Amino acid sequence: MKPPSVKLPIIKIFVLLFIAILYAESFFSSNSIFKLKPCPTNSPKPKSNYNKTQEVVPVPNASLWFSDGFVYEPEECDFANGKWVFNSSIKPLYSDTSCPYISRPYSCVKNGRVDSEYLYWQWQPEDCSLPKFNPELALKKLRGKRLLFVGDSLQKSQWESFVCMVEWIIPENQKSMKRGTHSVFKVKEYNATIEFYWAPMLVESNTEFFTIRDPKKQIVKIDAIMDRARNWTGVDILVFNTYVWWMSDIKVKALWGSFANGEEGYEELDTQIAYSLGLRTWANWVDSTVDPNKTRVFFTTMSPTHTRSADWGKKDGIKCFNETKPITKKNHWGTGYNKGMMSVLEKVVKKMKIPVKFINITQISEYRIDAHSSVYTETEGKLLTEEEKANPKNADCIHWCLPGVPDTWNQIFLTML
Ligand SMILES: *[C@@H]1O[C@H](CO)[C@@H](O)[C@H](O)[C@H]1NC(C)=O
Ligand SMILES: *[C@@H]1O[C@H](CO)[C@@H](O)[C@H](O)[C@H]1NC(C)=O
Ligand SMILES: *[C@@H]1O[C@H](CO)[C@@H](O)[C@H](O)[C@H]1NC(C)=O
Ligand SMILES: *[C@@H]1O[C@H](CO)[C@@H](O)[C@H](O)[C@H]1NC(C)=O
Ligand SMILES: *[C@@H]1O[C@H](CO)[C@@H](O)[C@H](O)[C@H]1NC(C)=O
Ligand SMILES: *[C@@H]1O[C@H](CO)[C@@H](O)[C@H](O)[C@H]1NC(C)=O
Ligand SMILES: *[C@@H]1O[C@H](CO)[C@@H](O)[C@H](O)[C@H]1NC(C)=O
Ligand SMILES: CC(=O)N[C@H]1CO[C@H](CO)[C@@H](O)[C@@H]1O
Repeated sequence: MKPPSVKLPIIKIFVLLFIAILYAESFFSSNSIFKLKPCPTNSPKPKSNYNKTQEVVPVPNASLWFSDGFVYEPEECDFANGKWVFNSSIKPLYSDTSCPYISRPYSCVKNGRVDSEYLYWQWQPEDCSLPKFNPELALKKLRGKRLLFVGDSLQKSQWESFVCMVEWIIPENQKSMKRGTHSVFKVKEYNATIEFYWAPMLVESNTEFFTIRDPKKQIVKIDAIMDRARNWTGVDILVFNTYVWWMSDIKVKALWGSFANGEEGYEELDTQIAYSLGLRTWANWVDSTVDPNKTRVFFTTMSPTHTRSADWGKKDGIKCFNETKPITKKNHWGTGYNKGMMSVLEKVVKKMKIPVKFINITQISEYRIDAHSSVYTETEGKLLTEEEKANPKNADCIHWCLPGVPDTWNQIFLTML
C-alpha cells in the first residue's frame, strides 16, 4: 500500500514536466532542411574547435587506432561495473555553441549553467578501458550505411550527441540536416546518414504529438506499430528505446485495434503488463521484418531520473537541483528507474528470434545526479527567469546536458558497432 502512494506523485510530476518540455520543443516547426548557414559563429568556431579536439583524438588514423593496444571485447567486459573518475584534462568533442544541432532543453551552458565540473568525469569500467569516441572511426563504420535511432527525448539526446561528436570533422558542404518526426543528418562524403525517428512508446499513443498534454488522458494503442515502422525498414543499424512514457501514471490505458470507436473501450493495465505488451508488438515487428544479415538491432536501456533527492540522502523536494558531483556509492540505485520494467525488457528480448544488443546505460547514468539539465532548460519555449532558476521545483532531472552523459552512452555504443 505505502510504496505506490509515495511514488505516484513523483512519477506524475516528472511526466508532466517531461511533456511540457517536449511540447516546447515543437517537433514540427523546423521541418525544413536547414543547410547550415555560413553564419559568423560557424566560420571561426570549427577551426578553434578542431585545434582543441586534435588533442582529444590523438590517433586520427583509424588503422592505427585499431592496432593501438585497444584490445576491446565488449562481450568480455561488463561496462556497467565501474566508476566515474574526475579528469580535468578531458576535452569534450563539442560544445552547445559549436554544435548547431542541440535542442534547447539540453543546451545547459547556453541556458546559463556556469559550473562545469560535470563535463570532466570519465567512465572507467573495472575490467577494461573504454576507448575514446573517435569520430573518424565512427564515420568509417557508418560508410554507406543508415543509422537510425527510434524512441523518446532521451533517445533524441543520444542521437544529437552522436551527430555532434562526428559533425565537426565534416566540411560544411558535405553535410545536411532535416528536422521533423523523422530527422535525417546526412554525411555526403561517406554516403551515411544518422537519423532519429520520434516514437516515444514505439507503439502509437494519443499524447505523443502533444495535442493532449494531460498524462491522465494518455491512451496507448498497444498493438499499433506498422504505420510508423514502415519508415524503419532498409536501415543498417537500428537503435531503439522506450521507458519513461510508460510511467506517466500508475496504470496504462491500453487500446487494441483502431481508434474507430473514439477513445472508448480502453483497458487499464498495470504498467509492467502494458510495457510488456507494447514491447512484444515491437518485437514481433522486428522478428518478422528485420533481415539479420543486413540490419543490426540495439536497444538503449532506461535512462534513470533523479527527481527524488531522498534517494541519495538529501532533503526531498530538491531533486537534482544544485548537484555538482556524481554519487560515489557503488551500485547506487534510486527510484528513478524501475527494476521490474528492466526485467520485462530483458524477458521480451530474450524470446526474440533476431538478436538485439543492449546498450546498457542505466547503472552508469544512475550515479550522475549532477549532469541533468536541471534549471538550465526552458518551459514553453522560454528560458527560466532568475527567480524560476532559484526554485528546485523547476529542475528537469530527466534530461541530460549536452555535452554530457549521452556522449558516454555513444562511447559504449561505438565499441559495439
Ligand atoms: C590551429 O592550429 C594551427 C596549426 O597548428 C594554427 O596555425 C592556428 O592558429 C590554430 N588556430 C587556433 C584558433 O588556435
Ligand atoms: C594509417 O596507418 C596505416 C598503417 O600504419 C598506413 O598504412 C596509412 O597510410 C595511414 N593513413 C593515413 C591517412 O595516414
Ligand atoms: C585524462 O584525460 C586525458 C585526455 O583525454 C587522457 O590523456 C588521460 O589519460 C586521462 N587520465 C586518466 C587517468 O585516465
Ligand atoms: C549509399 O548508401 C545507400 C544505403 O544507405 C546505398 O543504397 C547506395 O547504393 C549508396 N550509394 C553509393 C554511391 O555508394
Ligand atoms: C543470412 O546469411 C546466411 C549465410 O549467408 C544464410 O544462410 C541465411 O539464410 C541468411 N538469413 C537470412 C534471413 O537471409
Ligand atoms: C544552490 O547553490 C547556490 C550557490 O552555491 C546557493 O546559494 C543556494 O543556497 C543553493 N540552493 C539550495 C536550495 O541548496
Ligand atoms: C543493465 O545493467 C543493470 C545493472 O548493471 C542490470 O541490473 C540489468 O539487468 C542490465 N539490463 C540489461 C537489459 O541487460
Ligand atoms: C514521418 C514519416 O516519415 N512518416 C512516413 C512513414 O511512412 C509512411 C508510408 O511510407 C509515410 O506516409 C509517412 O509520411
